[in-house]
Amino acid sequence: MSELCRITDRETLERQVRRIVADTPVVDLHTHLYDAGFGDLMLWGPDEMLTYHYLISELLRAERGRTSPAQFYAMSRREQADLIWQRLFLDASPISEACRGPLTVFHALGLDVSNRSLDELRGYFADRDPEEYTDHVLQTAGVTDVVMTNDPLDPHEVQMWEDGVVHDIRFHAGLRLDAIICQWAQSQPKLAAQGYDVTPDFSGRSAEEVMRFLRYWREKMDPLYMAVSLPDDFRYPADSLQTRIVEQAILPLADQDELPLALMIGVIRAVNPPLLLAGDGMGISDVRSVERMCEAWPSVRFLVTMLAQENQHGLCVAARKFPNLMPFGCWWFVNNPSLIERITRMRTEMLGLGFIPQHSDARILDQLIYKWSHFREILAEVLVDKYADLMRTGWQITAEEIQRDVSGLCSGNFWQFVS
Ligand code: FIX
Ligand code: ZN
Repeated sequence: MSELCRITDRETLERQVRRIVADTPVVDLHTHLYDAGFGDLMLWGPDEMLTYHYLISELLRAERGRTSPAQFYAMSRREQADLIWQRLFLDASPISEACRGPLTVFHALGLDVSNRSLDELRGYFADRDPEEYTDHVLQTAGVTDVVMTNDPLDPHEVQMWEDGVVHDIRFHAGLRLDAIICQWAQSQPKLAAQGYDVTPDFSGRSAEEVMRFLRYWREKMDPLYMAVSLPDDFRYPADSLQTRIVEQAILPLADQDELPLALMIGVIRAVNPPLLLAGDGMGISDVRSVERMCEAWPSVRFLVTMLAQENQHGLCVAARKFPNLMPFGCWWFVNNPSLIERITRMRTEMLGLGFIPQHSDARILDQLIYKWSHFREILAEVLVDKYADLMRTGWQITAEEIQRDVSGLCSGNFWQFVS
């Protein structure tokens, strides 16, 4: 190693790590975004950002009954955004992570938030071309590729795929399985109506027919993986309908067709039903079930994220035992700076560089800017400390090695795992 490349002091280390982490392109492996080719499914702009479901639950909490969920949802998008701006940004300082997000976006776009005028901010977005704006956002966020969430039983989306939607190649499909695995009672008649021989109790030819259905959609969407959000009480093995569907159709398909499976575990849907999307909660899940699946299906690749802080350590331990298990992201209720830092530190300590530290879960295009810039700050802090620890042992590090490591975390680990 040449003398010149070596980093020998903390100041240079900090500068180099911050620069590299800020500049390294990322692949966002789980979002709910759609590109402009999907028309009205693509969400962007200030009113969408301000009515993100994370902010809706904060608003309804701040309202304390002044506005009911039903009244809120009956308002126009613009009225909802106005109310959220008033209550969460003007009536109190917007220090929550969900409030900070849009402000980071406005600032990064060069807008002045100091006079607190939402209408002025709206002016910047009026008449923008969605495709040109997509380029701008991806470039500002340093994101090269995103993975969408594509539900083969959503009629609106299905129609677009069937019509041969022409879409942005930077947006990859993720074949979503929640309707099949978690809402079989509603999905079974839909599949039967499409000519698939499936039964309410998942008997007979149901498993092979579900595989046939998913293969059809794999062909159409060319997804990078299949994905499902599972509840906290998901168990494997188990005699539940949910587990039977996973065991008899999903895992064999993942195995035979070499399609990775992303498991997002720990959501309890509709804890407070009138809040709709903002009403989901979480519970502590069972890491042993993940381990048993990894053991029973060694050639299936599992991308796994868990919602409870309490499950993060167990998931790291499981990943140490099973190379076919890739922990990813700080999901939803753990996507907050204090928890991201703790989780990322722990993952580096237990897994070195062998994990995927973050995904955005963005639903609105502009969110890519804040979700990634907030994360990059934390990743840089953690890595500076870890490289500084190495330097204290006499190990010498170079900028090229830091770049190699950060590229792995930001994109390489994902591409390697799914390809
Ligand atoms: O299941 C999921 O993919 C979750 O991420 C969503 O359901 C959730 O609403 C969300 O947006 C979390 O960030
Ligand atoms: Zn999601």
